[in-house]
Amino acid sequence: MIRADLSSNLPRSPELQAILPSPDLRGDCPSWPPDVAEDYRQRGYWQRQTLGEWLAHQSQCFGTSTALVDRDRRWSYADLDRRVDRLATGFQSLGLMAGDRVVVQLPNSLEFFAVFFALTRLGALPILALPAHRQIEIQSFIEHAEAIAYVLPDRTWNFDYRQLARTIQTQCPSLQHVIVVGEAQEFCPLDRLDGDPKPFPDLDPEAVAFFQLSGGSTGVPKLIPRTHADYLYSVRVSAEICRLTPDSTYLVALPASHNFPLSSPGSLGTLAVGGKVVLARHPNPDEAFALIEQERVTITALVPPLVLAWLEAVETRDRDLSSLQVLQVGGAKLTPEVAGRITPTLGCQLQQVFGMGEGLVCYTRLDDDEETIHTTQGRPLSSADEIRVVDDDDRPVASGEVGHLLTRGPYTIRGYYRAPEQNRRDFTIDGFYRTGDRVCLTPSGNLIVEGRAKELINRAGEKVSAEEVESHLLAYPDIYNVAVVAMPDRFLGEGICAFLVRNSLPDRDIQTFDPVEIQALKQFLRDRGLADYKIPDRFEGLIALPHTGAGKVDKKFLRQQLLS
Ligand code: AMP
Ligand code: DBH
Repeated sequence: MIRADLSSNLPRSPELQAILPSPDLRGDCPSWPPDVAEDYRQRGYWQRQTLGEWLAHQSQCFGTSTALVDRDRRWSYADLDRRVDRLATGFQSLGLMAGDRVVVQLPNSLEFFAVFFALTRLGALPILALPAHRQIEIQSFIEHAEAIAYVLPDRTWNFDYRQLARTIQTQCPSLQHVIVVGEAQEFCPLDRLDGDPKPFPDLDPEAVAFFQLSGGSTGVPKLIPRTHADYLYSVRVSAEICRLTPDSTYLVALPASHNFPLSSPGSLGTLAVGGKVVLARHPNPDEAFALIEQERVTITALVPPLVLAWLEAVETRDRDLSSLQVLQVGGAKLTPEVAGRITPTLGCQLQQVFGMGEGLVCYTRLDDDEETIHTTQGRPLSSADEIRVVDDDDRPVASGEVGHLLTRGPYTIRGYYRAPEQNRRDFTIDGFYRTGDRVCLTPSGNLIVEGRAKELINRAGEKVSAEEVESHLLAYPDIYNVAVVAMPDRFLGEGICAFLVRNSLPDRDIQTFDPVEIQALKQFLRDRGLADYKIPDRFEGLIALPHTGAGKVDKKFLRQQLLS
């Protein structure tokens, strides 16, 4: 694996090189081999523009057009660019520098975009956490990346993030700045970060710009290093495939930091063409339908469980959804039956999107035939995306057979950040990423996702590591052994089922957990700081876990039990 020489991750200007970035980033991000990188440059995939320069350019082109709508607040492209400059100056005055890692955990809001662009303009590296993350996740990102700052909201109706920040602060010595959007209490308010912009560092577009997060098949967080150039390439082509124009209005219904609504084509794809981005705090039909009606939304993206909720809600809500032209669905497999209900019920076109934070994004095209759109997950966005479908020994399967999907290309990473061991497992010697997905390739070149080889549960599009949940359950006082598996769920796609072996035999049916016990188990996991979406939906008791001939826990057998 070729490692990025960090000199290529450094800004060009000599006087800034001295302070940028902290030396411990050196060699932590495997990169593309030089000849491959040169080829991507020659073909124009990678352009010499950073995210910050790109935003400034968009502001010059579309200055007074509305860029972002957040409830009753509207920012034009020029407003956004100005705020980003001033905020970047504010971050600088705190001492933040290029190369510094910063965990950003913000809801769908203007501030998310201001912070994201301000940090990348400075060359500081945002780690894009989700609002659902809690202590376990945030702490592990900070520790893994030695992040020095954490940007968070004050509170939502049922959760005080400042309390979380207090706990994190006591646990993470690297953390120097806690920056709060809203009522900051003892922390630094984001509003105070402001100043007349001075020149910012001259950054290399091929340097890492920020980190996406991977579902991760183990408890260890995997940080996905995305460069300015590779990300902007995927955004530009995505906007083209989805035929976005300055008249497009994109509704961010999913969490704004997730790769799908950020880049496929998402908010950035919309900003790439001068369109308008509307932010929903919540993807529920009440809020989303109202925004579609008010702002004349033309395109949005959902995960399959939300599609079901929207389809069911249409009947009972009196909202005008006629502006909606395209509904993108991805993150988890959409069944052909549900796919077939979308156009008749919502009156818009369906586009299936199969993507991953690591890179590769596939789309059904808007002019594909109905069969392709309903039954496949589309084809790669770029002709430079290389796809291999292989057996367990990495040999290509016969055409049309199901196999493991491997991929590499101009916007697919060559390795995670600071994860040499995982990189050896998850990438081939020649740089293909092992997606963990089992797919088949149709004669027309579209992919059908058939399942997953990695032990991840895809719960409503959120990827949950069975191993991580197991490790927390094992810490519960009365639990002797545990196996966590995916269970079919009509609404979630996959739910989480925990099979538990107790230390002591209960004086009643061994298989059942009563509601009090279940509450106690769930609360235990929450108290340990686990995100809510990782908490099992079902608990089953066993006398012992079943084993395969090879002595491994027989999860296939357990999954079958849930079907009978
Ligand atoms: P993440 O780790 O959150 O980036 O999730 C990426 C994974 O989500 C992929 O590797 C797939 O397993 C799954 N995924 C994304 N889109 C789809 C889709 N349209 N159909 C089936 N699985 C999907
Ligand atoms: O699930 C995903 O991660 C995903 C789905 C659709 C993604 O990252 C994307 C499109 O870009």
